[in-house]
Amino acid sequence: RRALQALSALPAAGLIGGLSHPARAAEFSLKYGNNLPLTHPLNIRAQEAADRIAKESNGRVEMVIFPNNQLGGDTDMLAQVRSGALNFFTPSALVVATLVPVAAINAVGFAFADYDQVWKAMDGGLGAHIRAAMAKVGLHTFEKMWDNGFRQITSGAKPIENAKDMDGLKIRVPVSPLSISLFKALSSSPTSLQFSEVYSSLQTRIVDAQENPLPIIQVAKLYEVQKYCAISNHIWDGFWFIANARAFNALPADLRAIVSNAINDAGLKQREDIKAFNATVQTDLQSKGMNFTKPSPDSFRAKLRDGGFYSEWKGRFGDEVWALLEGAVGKLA
Ligand code: X2X
Repeated sequence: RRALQALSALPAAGLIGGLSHPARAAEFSLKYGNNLPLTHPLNIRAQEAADRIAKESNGRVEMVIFPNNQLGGDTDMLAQVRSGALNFFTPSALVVATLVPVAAINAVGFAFADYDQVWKAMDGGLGAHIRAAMAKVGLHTFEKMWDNGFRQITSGAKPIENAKDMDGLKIRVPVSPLSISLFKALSSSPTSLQFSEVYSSLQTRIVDAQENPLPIIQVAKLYEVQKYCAISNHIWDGFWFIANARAFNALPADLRAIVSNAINDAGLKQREDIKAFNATVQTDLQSKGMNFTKPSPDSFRAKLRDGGFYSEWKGRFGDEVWALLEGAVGKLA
């Protein structure tokens, strides 16, 4: 049984246990880690992909899923997939940007108006540019990005009605320079924490607020520790399905094709799941006691523009990729 690793040692963490244990040992056992609860559509569709891979490869390949930060937090899993200890990981674009800065380009504040713009860009030139940058650091990135969603702001003490309410807000953000920069530009007080620490940091009031798409607020039960939710749509965020390139390319070509097709198809279905989820999730969260506001984006955008957020990040990303983004969404600021 070959554990497809770029480096030799199988880490003990891998033995914690995954979702599927086929009776017969597979020839290639591939480990996939992620940061989300089992009930999130990402895990449901990933398990479908795993089942399809096992079936189409006649049991030669198994993909074993380690959900919910079982293998550590986001930055730990990113290190593991780079070393080869982990075969697959689905980092948010925000998080993978700690390694490949251009990957955060989709998360520029208030860039995307809707999903038509999102998928046109991420399935088109912008996504291809990002995947090429990931390849340079040894990461193979599957073509179809998975959806996280438009990020919304939850808070415990007071509702957010406009940009002024962001003043001094102690808000958790993912481990990502762009998130820190965005919330500093809004005069908030952001702290980077891995997702594994979000619930407890809200519960113990280390932070007062966080921001995530509604499906995550639901499946991670953040409504238990937050009262208010502002539909801010401030960032669109997705998950790249990445692989350690050396290990992936060591698979025979026919098996690589089976894995790629299963993962890309599952990603497309996962996008539809999030779309359906979005149709009902606000009502569900309301019934659990969350109070919603819908601040106009204008005061937020103006504050970002006046504080130089867009010009700073245009400089940091560079003209070429900024033009790709503006090609998809129109002129920014
Ligand atoms: O950590 C988060 O907030 C999450 C789950 O959205 C990401 O993976 C960026």
